[in-house]
Amino acid sequence: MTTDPFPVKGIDHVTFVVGNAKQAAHYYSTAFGMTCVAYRGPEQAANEVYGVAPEFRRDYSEYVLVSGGARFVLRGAVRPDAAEITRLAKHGDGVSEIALEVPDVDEAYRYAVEHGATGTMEPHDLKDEFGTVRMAAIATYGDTVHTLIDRSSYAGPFLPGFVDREPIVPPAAKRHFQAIDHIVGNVELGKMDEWVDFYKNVMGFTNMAEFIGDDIATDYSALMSKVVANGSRKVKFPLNEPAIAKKKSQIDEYLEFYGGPGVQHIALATNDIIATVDAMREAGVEFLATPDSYYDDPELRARIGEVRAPIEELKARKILVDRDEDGYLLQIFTKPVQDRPTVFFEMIERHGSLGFGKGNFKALFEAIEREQELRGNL
Ligand code: TYF
Ligand code: FE
Repeated sequence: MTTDPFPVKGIDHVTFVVGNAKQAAHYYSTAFGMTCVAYRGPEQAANEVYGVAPEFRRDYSEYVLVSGGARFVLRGAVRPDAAEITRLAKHGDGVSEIALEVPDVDEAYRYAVEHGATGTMEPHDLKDEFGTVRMAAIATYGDTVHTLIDRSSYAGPFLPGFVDREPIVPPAAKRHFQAIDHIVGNVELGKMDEWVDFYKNVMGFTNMAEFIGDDIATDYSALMSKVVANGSRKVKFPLNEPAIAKKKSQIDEYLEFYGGPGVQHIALATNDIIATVDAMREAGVEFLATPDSYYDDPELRARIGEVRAPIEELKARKILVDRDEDGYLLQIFTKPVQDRPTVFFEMIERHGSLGFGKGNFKALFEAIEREQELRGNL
């Protein structure tokens, strides 16, 4: 057995830079059923914290929301000269950081930089009364970074400087999702393999079998995709690039409106997609709709066989089904969750399948393109 060159415990958190973190925290609480657990803002700027620049602490309001093991940080600027304002003006609301929990920050950072990564933050300690966090960061596609975090010596609510925060609304009776299943990045035309190599060389990730190659790309998807995963397969990052096709690629639409490469979608793992979708729809979340013909297709029916709910239940909610040699999965996609046609979410319930819904790509991409056309971007 070879040892993992880049051990990763999992995704620590995902940071969204948004125009109004206070309202975003409300949305993710009411619509995604997440629970606000921590906060850091100008109110905490005077607290005793070591390793976090005071200006940084004065300039932002940050809300930490959780759902099971999934943790989102929503960051909004409170001052017109805050550094992240430039980023917000360019990208709109989006993901600035995918933080990975690692057992040894210094070693991970050293390995990454030695293998070609650009360091954006040297390893350093952050401290407050709850202990110490070790942190570093490297650049990935676009203006996105991977922060490397060791929180094994820290007992506070999130990171130094953050304080406990009451939930914004009473927590949902049932959690809508438990964990982050995968995070997808969109990169520029011809760059997918470079980024696959980045994850292989810099972070010791490996290619997973699942991919969208030329064959699918030219037929209906106008995108190509490959998946990289860390040694334990806990962290999975599909990467998309636009493909030349008859119509404008959905990836080109993203790149145009996001102003470059970035996170396209975050898949959230649920163990009851039916209840989750009902609750989220009830709260106003919009999902992509596949036509009824999808469920009535005899080929699909034969391929998926028996799943845990009657097909009629899935059809009523537009939940997609895919099966492979390991099992099956149920999935559904939200429409973009901000004004720009950029970031969206996927809800996924896995029953053995380790894939990404390859059998659904055609129906899914047609649904995405219908929306793209309505926006005048096809
Ligand atoms: O993560 C995936 O690969 C699936 C399928 O623009 C997918 O969720 C791929 C590309 C895309 C939307 C969904
Ligand atoms: Fe996905």
